[in-house]
Amino acid sequence: MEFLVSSGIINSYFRKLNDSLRTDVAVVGGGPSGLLAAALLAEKGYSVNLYEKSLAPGGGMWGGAMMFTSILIERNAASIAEESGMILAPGERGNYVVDSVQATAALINRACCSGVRIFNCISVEDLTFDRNEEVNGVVINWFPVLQKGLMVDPLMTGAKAVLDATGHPAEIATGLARKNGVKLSTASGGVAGERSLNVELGERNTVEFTCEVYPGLFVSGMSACAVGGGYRMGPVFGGMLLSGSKVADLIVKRIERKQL
Ligand code: 48F
Repeated sequence: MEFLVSSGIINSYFRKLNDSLRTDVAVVGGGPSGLLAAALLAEKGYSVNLYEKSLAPGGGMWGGAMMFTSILIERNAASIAEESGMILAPGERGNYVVDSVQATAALINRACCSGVRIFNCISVEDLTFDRNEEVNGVVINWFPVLQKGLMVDPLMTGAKAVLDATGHPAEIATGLARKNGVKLSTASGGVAGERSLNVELGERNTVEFTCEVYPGLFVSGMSACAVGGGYRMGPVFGGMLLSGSKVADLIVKRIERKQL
């Protein structure tokens, strides 16, 4: 029996890993924008890998604000929140309050049920390029390996589009610009860096700056804000959902363009 437990786990994990080696979309980071984008793309029939370096996906959504487990969703994002399974309670000025734990669990559940392959404890440490210098995949390693600073080479996965949804550090776009000296599609051609807090502008910036920042590489959520030079917005999450939804549409357009 003990042997069967182990072989069941190993066989199913290796099947998942093997199936993931060439995918339509690689999402880096399992915060709200990455989870929603992944779910929407999988629901449209695309194959999606989501890499999350922590044990649990969810990013900065679990903790609410200062660990008060409530967050605000603006009314223009209420329908996405509701269709994702979040339980909305009426808040101030027509906006909504949701329990951050329930909301995060709902997004993870939507991603899992739509067929997204979630790889937790795996970090994306770099990107791969094709002959035209377009991004065509990710370089992955166990996050504990990187944390310990062990000298272990990574593995690679091919993807038609990569999404940097790594939140405030915008790790992937920042690494791409730093290592390769390439120009991003931002005003300065580089990573502008996140500004201080303004709820209204931050929410708007998050959606505005969601884009294909380099051929094959997209940014969403706080990563989009940091790359484009937008404001942070604190415990307000409507912009993250709208950004996830916008980037899913942009990624579909790229994949369709590439298939012509
Ligand atoms: O920061 P995060 O929640 O992403 P988001 O979708 O949402 C931001 C909000 O939660 C909040 C906010 C709203 O007011 O400001 O912060 O922009 O989640 C990012 C996830 O990416 C993971 C990280 O552990 C987190 O769960 N991550 C970061 N770098 C990597 C990564 C990496 N290199 N590989 C894999 N996962």
